[in-house]
Amino acid sequence: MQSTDTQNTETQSTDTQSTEMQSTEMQSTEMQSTDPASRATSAGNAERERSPEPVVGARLELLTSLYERMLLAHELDLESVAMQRQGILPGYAPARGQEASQVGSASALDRTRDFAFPTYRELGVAVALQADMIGYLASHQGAWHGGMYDFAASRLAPINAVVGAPVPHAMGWAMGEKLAGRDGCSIAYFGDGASSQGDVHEAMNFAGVWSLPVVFFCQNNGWAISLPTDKQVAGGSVAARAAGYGMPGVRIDGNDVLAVYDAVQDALARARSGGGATVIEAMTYRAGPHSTSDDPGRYRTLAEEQSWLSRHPVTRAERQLRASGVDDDYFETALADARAEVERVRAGVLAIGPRSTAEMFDFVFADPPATFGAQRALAMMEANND
Ligand SMILES: Cc1ncc(C[n+]2csc(CCOP(=O)(O)OP(=O)(O)O)c2C)c(N)n1
Ligand SMILES: [Mg+2]
Repeated sequence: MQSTDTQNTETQSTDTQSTEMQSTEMQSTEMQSTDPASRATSAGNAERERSPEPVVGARLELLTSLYERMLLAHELDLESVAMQRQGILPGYAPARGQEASQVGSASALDRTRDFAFPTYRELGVAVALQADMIGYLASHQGAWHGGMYDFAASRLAPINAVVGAPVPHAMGWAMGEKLAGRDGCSIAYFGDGASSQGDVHEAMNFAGVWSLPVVFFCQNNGWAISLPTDKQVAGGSVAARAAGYGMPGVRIDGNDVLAVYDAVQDALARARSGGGATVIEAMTYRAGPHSTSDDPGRYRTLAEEQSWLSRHPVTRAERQLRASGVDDDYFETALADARAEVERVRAGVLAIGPRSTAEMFDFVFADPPATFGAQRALAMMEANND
């Protein structure tokens, strides 16, 4: 792990793999607080003071590609909010502030064999997995539940708005891989709020008992709608819970894209070699509202939000690239490319037409029962009469 500000949760475990995992962590005094306001201020100040660590060679190439994905995710996220305000998307859950956690984690996956299970706030994951972003936004556009991208090809399960539900899904998929004797790993996305759901406990316990190849990736963004983390997470640490499931837990700086990438790569390597599951708690910040229907001004201060701007993962990666010798021309081209892609996606979203009524029935049963056929026929007749 490269980052200087990851934090050891002091998770205790009895197995050797978890000891090994913990020894790769770096200690930090940052981000101790679970209170978003004080965490934001101290983290923001520390980030301003730190000079970015230059990178070279393959590491620079990696950071460049992660930066381009983060930039696209950032620009597309802003555009998605704009499209909601313009009445093109009925609703959207912004991912601003979480670009490094999302892009870093998904980019570490092997798209030939791994699989990601997202929540409703994972646009950066979809970008990193190269999902069709028009199909991804079709879900937010209200055209189709879960999105119209190719789930199998992109290795990204449908968007899931049930809090905590992607976690047992990822665990079950990992169980399937193990039973089939394959070496794919899954990653479960969930938030700090979701970590208190029963589903998450059951999935982690099951994965611990069966030593399943799954990465439990919690984005601790400080908030579960209007509830701060300390009202959601007793004990203050999601990573620390891993000890109770017999697996390693690490808390990392979720705004440092290389640190996120490294932590997920480590966890995948362990899982692939039979070492089982890992809990990763990526400390980040939900810079925008919970969703486009939310007004965060009712429960947090503008000062808190602004103190996080200096820590923004995209500008942070830009600073690191500049410190590594990357010049203005590169950044201008990268932004122009991202904006051109955003325009392409926007045009595609605008062109999404109504779906056929038949599709509502097409993907429900492999062998539809007779009554189902009658319902389908009735719905089709009514649709044709519209
Ligand atoms: C099972 C369930 N309970 C409640 C909700 C309503 N809800 C939607 S998002 C959310 C907060 C989730 O917070 P967190 O897990 O921290 O994720 P974040 O929104 O911060 O990404 C809640 C309570 C839901 N969608 N599903
Ligand atoms: Mg949250």
